[in-house]
Amino acid sequence: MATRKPPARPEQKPRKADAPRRGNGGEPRQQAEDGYDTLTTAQGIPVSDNQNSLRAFERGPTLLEDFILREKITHFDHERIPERVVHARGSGAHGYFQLNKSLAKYTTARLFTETKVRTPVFARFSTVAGGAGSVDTPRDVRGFAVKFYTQEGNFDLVGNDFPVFAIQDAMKFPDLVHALKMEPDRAFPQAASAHDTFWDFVSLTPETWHMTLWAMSDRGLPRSLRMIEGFGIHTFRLVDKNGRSTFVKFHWRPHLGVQSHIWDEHMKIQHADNDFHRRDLFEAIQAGDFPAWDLGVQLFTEEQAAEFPFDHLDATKLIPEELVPVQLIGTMVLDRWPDNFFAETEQVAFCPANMIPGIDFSDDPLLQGRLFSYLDTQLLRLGGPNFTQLPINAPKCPFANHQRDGHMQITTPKGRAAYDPNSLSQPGDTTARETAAGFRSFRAAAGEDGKQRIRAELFADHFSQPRMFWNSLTDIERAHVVSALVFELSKVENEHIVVRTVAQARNIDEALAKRVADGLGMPLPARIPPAREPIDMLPSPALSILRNAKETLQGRAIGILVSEGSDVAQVNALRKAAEKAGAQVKLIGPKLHVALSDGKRRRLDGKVDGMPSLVFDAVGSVLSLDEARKLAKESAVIDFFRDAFGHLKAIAACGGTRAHIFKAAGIKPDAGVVEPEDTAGFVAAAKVRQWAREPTLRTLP
Ligand code: HDD
Repeated sequence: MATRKPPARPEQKPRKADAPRRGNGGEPRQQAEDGYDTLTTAQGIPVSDNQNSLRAFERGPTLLEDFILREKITHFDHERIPERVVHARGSGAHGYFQLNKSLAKYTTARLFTETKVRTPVFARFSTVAGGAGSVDTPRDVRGFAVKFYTQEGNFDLVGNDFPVFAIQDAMKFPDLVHALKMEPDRAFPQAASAHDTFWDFVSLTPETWHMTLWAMSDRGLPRSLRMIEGFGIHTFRLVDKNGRSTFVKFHWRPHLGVQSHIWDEHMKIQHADNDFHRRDLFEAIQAGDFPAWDLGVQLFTEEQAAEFPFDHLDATKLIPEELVPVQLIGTMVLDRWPDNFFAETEQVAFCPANMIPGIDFSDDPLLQGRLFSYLDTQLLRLGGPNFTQLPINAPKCPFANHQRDGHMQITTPKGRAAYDPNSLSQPGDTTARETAAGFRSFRAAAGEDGKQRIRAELFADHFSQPRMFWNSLTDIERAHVVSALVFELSKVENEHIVVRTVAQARNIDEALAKRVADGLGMPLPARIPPAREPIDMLPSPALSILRNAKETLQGRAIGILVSEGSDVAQVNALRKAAEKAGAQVKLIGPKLHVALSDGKRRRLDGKVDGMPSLVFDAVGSVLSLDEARKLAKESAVIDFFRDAFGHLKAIAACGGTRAHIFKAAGIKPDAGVVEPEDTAGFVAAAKVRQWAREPTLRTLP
């Protein structure tokens, strides 16, 4: 009987033979000259044929005996682990934190006192509502979790990109998440808050309003994970060597400034690129354009806190930085993409209870509940208590204890005694004893009013701070909040929920509620009086993105549309000017390969339908008249410019583009449309959105 040979291995590029590579078990493996290891089973048995299973005869059944096939399939069948119950979709990166201002006056934590030390970090950014495979750009808050591998153990700052949270007490977390996630009977919508159960919960739970308003603002639509702020949200404590405590709130400030998309753009990016934020972070790090954030602290005393018109233990409240300034103390730089997504980004386990000496929790009831939840969920998600031994989770400082055994124990502890105190340990045994320098909880005074299920009095003020946020926004930002509320409520089927939501919004601001009602075409419902009437706080200009917008092309992307015969000198001049200003420039064409005016056929970065203007901050076009005439018939090209114009982007448009494509797209050039020869004008225009254009394109509610 003729035997068929396995298909030949496809041609492979030779790989650099670097340091001896290791198998999964960490043992050095035999490497062939082409850089490949010898393929083995998980038991190390060399495999001779990875293409065909073992069959009884040429066209016969597969044999159970084929342990190689069975092992391969079994392992594959078990590849998935439960996704995170929230924050399932995320992207992470390695980096370091460098302190430049010591807080030795306030804390013993070496992380915040030793300015010469670079502390390794792993950061993970996430959306909250969607599953692991959902898109990067829904309207949502973004998780901002940082694991500091300090010399005194791991410290996790598990925050978000908004400074406030939706609920005040961990008791409400499952309710909040059940209301936000897809509805349980129909299993939609995925990764969206625009549905009945979310707004039902919001309108029945007024404490959610502050964070909800942040989510409805353009903060819910970040341009890039490199351009979000981060917040520890809760009040924490710093504890000095005498055991004295100072309250602290943590802030991350992106070097690239805070920047957001607008709604239509953010939604359309979901179609253009599901992985928009992940790709953006990956490409920046791979290009050596490392994202960086300054770490800031707001420090305040118990006495100062007593004077605040809100409760500093209430996670739905922020402390305006006009009241307590933010001091910048150090910088985090993310400079290495993980080698393996699953091993690192998926298996990383952040936990607010990972706390180091010199820092401590406050009595914030939301934080207190979190101290339980994360370890609990990780025991399920990662399959047992030894997930702390995974390289991404293990401390990078020496550690030792008497914890033993359990599923997937990877270490091999030595010695007879796995308990403390003991008198049997020998040198070299895995044993340890406590130290005076260890973690000590701050000795807070105990309350005298007894055990109760209760919220502190000021927690009942749910509207002063949403009002402050609203009053801190520019007119454009407010219009976007109104549009977002109108959009979301238009997706709610139950009218009583819409009515209740608008009625509640009157407690934030009458004009806001009126504008939302008008946008929905409904009468303004009667106000629902709140549990506690709001006060008027001073606006906090620091909360507005636009008031603090950074005019820069650093970290931004420019797309230039070219085609057959495009003037190469003009393309290069435009590219050079944008790159000099810090932008990443991509050339796009109707086909992937084109010859510009120099006759050289080159591969472009993308094709216009696969790389639409949505993924750029500003665009240009350099086309011959003939090509422009031809391209004016292509819907992808028309959409390229219609979207760029509609999303308020600067456009460097050549004569052909104006004469033919703009005409087909119905675009009337304004001050944000410049000639491609005017490279300086283009760079200046590209640094900002053309906000003046917005009212000419749509009615702002
Ligand atoms: Fe949480 C994950 C942030 C309240 C329970 N949370 C999780 C992540 C972030 C946050 C960024 C993802 C971490 C990662 O990348 O792996 N969570 C917050 C913030 C909160 C907050 C800023 C309020 C200030 N969380 C919160 C409460 C509870 C949880 C009140 C429960 C009582 N969070 C969890 C969790 C998750 C989680 C269920 C899911 C996966 C995980 O922990 O490891 O335990």
